[in-house]
Amino acid sequence: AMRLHTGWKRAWASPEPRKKYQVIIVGAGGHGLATAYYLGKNFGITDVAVLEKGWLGGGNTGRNTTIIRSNYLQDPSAAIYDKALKLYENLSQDLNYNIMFSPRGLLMLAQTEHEVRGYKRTAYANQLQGVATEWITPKRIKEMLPIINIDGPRYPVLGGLYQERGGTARHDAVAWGYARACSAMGMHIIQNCEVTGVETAGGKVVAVNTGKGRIECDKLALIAAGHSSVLAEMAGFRLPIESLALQALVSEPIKPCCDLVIMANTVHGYLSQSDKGEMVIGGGTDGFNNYTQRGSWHHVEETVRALIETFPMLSRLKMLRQWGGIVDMTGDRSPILSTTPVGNIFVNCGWGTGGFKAIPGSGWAMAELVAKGQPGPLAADFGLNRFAEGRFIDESVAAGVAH
Ligand code: FAD
Ligand code: PYC
Repeated sequence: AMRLHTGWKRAWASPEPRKKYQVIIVGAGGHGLATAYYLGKNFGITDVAVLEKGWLGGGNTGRNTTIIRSNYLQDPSAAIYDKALKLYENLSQDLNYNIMFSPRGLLMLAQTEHEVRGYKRTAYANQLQGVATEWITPKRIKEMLPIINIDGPRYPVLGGLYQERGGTARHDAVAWGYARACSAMGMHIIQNCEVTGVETAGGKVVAVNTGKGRIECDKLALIAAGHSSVLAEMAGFRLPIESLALQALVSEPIKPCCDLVIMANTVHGYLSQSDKGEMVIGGGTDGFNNYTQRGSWHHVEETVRALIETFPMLSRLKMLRQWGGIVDMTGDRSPILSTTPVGNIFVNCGWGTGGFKAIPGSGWAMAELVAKGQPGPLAADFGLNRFAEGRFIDESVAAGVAH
């Protein structure tokens, strides 16, 4: 049958860079591509280049466990994550590209009294924010998920925070869908084009230096996840970001047994079953700053060991593959969408372990920031000034991943 697969059109063009663009975006991950897309769609700005040092979607966007939810605690977070979830709900239609959005339900298990209190509080906060989540009992959890052991001797399941609209999407397809739509609008996506320097004059950005030469721009958006602080340093300012490896693994494929997405944050692990039948599993970040896209072996063992009391069937599976990505952590575990000390340079980073779910909302808000030069309502609270002013947006619990 493969011999019939000929004459496929490329989904996006691979042009050589022009001398100048109105907007340059550094980083062709989901957030960079979504920003480009909404710059074109919402503001008619299409003189845009997205520069990527590797291949598009090859950073954290193509390495995450694809969990999508909007059950955060603080109002600014609920607003941007729920905007993202609403956009995800229609993204396949909007991009005319199947991103395989699967709202199969997201469950955060409470396995200590502390977590029971915390998740009940989140459920109440979510009600006030208009985000539908609910507290559910262990009995209902067992009915929904027969493979779970709710009577674990160390960490019995005491209940859970359930978001019916939560789920997963195909991560590569999110990047590919946005890339195709940007290319169709005439934007340039330039892969294998590392930004190595940022030129400024009179306190404003003028150009970037890249592996493909010097490229001028009126505005520059740095959207490079784990390398954001490296790029900020090139532009002459610092970011309150730490870069750490976060890793994940998949098991051999098995028959369908788990049609929910589960996060077990006390024992620390999360899992879902892929369309191919693999159990997709992740844990916490490495305990030290680093730029490796691998992760350490002891983490694999700790993550699986942590989950086995609650999901004993996992002990019978073989691991198929394991990988890592470099996540960008802020102190309050909330992102940064902000102007910077340099004129016409904007930054979008700090999504840490949880930015896949935010891609459409982040792109929407970032496009407004870049187009207007100041944040709209979705981005307003996520400025860099919050660290100087002590106005933190504490999401260390909702982030759900140990750091
Ligand atoms: P990226 O996709 O990393 O894109 C940044 C791009 O910038 C990269 O492609 C990189 O090559 C490029 N770049 C860097 N430096 C330069 C340079 N100098 N010049 C040009 N290009 C450059 N989030 C969730 O919501 N749910 C999850 O289940 C989840 N699980 C995760 C599991 C793992 C193992 C990991 C690593 C992350 C997980 N995340 C999850 C987090 C999520 O993946 C990230 O927050 C999100 O993908 C960040 O997207 P991005 O577009 O900002 O970054
Ligand atoms: O933010 O939901 C999340 C998440 C799950 C796994 C890694 N991050």
